[in-house]
Amino acid sequence: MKTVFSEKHKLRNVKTELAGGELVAPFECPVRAEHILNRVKDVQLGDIIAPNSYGLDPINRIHDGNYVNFLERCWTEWQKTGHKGEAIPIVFPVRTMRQKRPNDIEGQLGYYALGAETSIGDGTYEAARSAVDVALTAQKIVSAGERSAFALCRPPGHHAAADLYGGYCFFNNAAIAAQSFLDEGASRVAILDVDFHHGNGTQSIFYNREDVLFLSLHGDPVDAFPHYLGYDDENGAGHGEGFTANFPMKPGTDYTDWQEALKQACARISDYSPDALVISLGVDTFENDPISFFKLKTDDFKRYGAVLASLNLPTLFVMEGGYAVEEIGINAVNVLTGFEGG
Ligand code: OKP
Ligand code: ZN
Repeated sequence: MKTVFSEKHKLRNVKTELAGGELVAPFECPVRAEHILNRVKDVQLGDIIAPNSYGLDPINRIHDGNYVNFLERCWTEWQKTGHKGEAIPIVFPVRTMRQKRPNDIEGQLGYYALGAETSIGDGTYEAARSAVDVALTAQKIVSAGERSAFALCRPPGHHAAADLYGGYCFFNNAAIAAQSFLDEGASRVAILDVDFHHGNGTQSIFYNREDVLFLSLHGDPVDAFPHYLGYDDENGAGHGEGFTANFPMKPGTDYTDWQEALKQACARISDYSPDALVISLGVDTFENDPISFFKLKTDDFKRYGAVLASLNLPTLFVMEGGYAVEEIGINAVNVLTGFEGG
């Protein structure tokens, strides 16, 4: 399996994450991608290639133009205010407030953010753009006929909605890639999100559509981030009714229970008979992940890689989360080698 990787991920290197009432070193950090890349090399997964540039058109198929523009100029505008720290939203258009975008950059941050944990700094936009190119380059490898490809994206994307960033995500790499399959002629695409966190952005983007089946296995929102989406009664709406499926699971869930949900999700995918499968690959389901509460073990990642292969579909893996940095490479690549039967 080929891996697509960009050195530009390093440009996303903020110093702060608001967590537990403190500014801490971000969980979503550059060394994550380096460990995954090193493991890809160690197991000789396949060629490692740099992305092509696809510009803004495929991004604009998924994201709001004003939102893209906001991300591009956010850091510059923030610096103009004279603030010393990185750009962090602190006020949001919550219940009782108007959903109108203000001019002030502090107001715009809250308008476009789903939370306050994801600081924006120098290079954030460029790194997020490169992650999209990584996803699209890998998508084109699969649409050209290879069985699978690995988009080693960083920053991740599945929390980003059409006009929302947060949960360490800016552009929805998996959604943009799925849309590209469709734009190149696919009739149906399935997105299976196995990251510990619910893929709220991807779900919302395709919620009313029948040409993308979205399924997510995740920590129950009553207990876990992103807290306000991902319940099992969210099944899609309008033309999309029945084309979203959620499998929220409780704290302490181990592979025995997790793979039951995976089996159900796989049955739904087979019934849908998609032309391509996109896996939002987060390995924060790992037992030692510092911010999650599932109990998957290193070998379990290999096991479920084999289950995904049994779907027998052209498959694009898009990297999402995973914060047990020492083990992230072995866990992520175990899914890929498991998929390849190794
Ligand atoms: C991004 B991805 C934990 C707070 C965690 C942000 C989590 C973002 C996860 N106490 N807040 O889905 O891996
Ligand atoms: Zn996650």
